[in-house]
Amino acid sequence: EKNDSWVLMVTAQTPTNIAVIKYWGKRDENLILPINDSISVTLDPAHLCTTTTVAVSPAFTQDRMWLNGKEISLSGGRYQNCLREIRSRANDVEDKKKGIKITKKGWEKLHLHIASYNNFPTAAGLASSAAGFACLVFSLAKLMNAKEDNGQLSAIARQGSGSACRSLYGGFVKWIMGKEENGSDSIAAQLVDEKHWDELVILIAVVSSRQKETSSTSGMRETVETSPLIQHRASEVVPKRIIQMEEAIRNRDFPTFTRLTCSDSNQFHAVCLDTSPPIFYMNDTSHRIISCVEKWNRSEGTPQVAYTFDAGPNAVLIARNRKAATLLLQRLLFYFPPESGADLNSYVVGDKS
Ligand code: 2P0
Repeated sequence: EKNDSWVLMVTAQTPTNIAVIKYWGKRDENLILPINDSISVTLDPAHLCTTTTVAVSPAFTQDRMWLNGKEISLSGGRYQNCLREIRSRANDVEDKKKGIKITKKGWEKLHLHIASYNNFPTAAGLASSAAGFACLVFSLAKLMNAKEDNGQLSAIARQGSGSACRSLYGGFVKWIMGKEENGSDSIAAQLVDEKHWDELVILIAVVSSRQKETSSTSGMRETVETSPLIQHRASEVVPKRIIQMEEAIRNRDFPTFTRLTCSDSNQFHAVCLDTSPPIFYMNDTSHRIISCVEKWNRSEGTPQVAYTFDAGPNAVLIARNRKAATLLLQRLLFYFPPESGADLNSYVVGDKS
């Protein structure tokens, strides 16, 4: 007797990550292979994360996905690449209690339902694809009993969104650009775990919750095609910074960490400006936050806070410790009072852990 009424499910949670040495530019658009290494810090899952439930049942007639409760299309190449890669790594799965057995071969005929939620507003311009694809790949790997380690899974998540590969690990993570044409060595590796530098406090100042005008994917394509500076950045500047940043992180050297993080954010925005037509991600408020932090760091004699901005105007501020984070918040609230109609409207405070 055929039993079609069963459903097998797995739920996983994945935090987003913030790059301190930025990924910007691809050498292969389809496989998502970058032109330089990057380094990021993974946030505490309590603050900015994606929760994904993946389910399989013989009753499902097609692959379907819901994002924040709304059905989205899985027809895009990035979803298809991730699903194909994971399916090809499926193994036998047996649940004796439920009387379910799926063979390696059986996965080819079964369909999936995927439900994903972000615990932060998707429209806030905060990296959501990073946590999303990492969580999708991780939960599917668990459901299908794939034996791959997180490094190998990161190479699959990478094909969903480049920055997603770095969210497979906590702590500080390096995305190694790799040399192979097939992308097999373009994977993430953990530099240090979340306990290594747990004094750091990460604060996100939401400058604007409007959707960004230029997507990262098209923005970096235009930069690679038109910016004379990007080649210099990728081949000369970033390789040196990666070495220095790894050392700064291992030594918990906050002054060096801050210098590198701020310089790399500024250079990323400089290559955006060097793109034709120019891409503006930061606004006046972002610039005022930079000035405020730079001034404070100089007046203290030693850096208290590092800033970094991604493909949008929101500031990610990394304070050296809890005391510096408290003082930073006081300063921000003084210079950008939320009640006054200033365009800095809310804060998300996240502990790195
Ligand atoms: C980063 N960003 O390293 C950089 C810094 C934005 C600025 O990775 O085309 O969404 O999906 O690979 O990963 C954003 O780009 O782009 C990003 P795709 P992704 O975090």
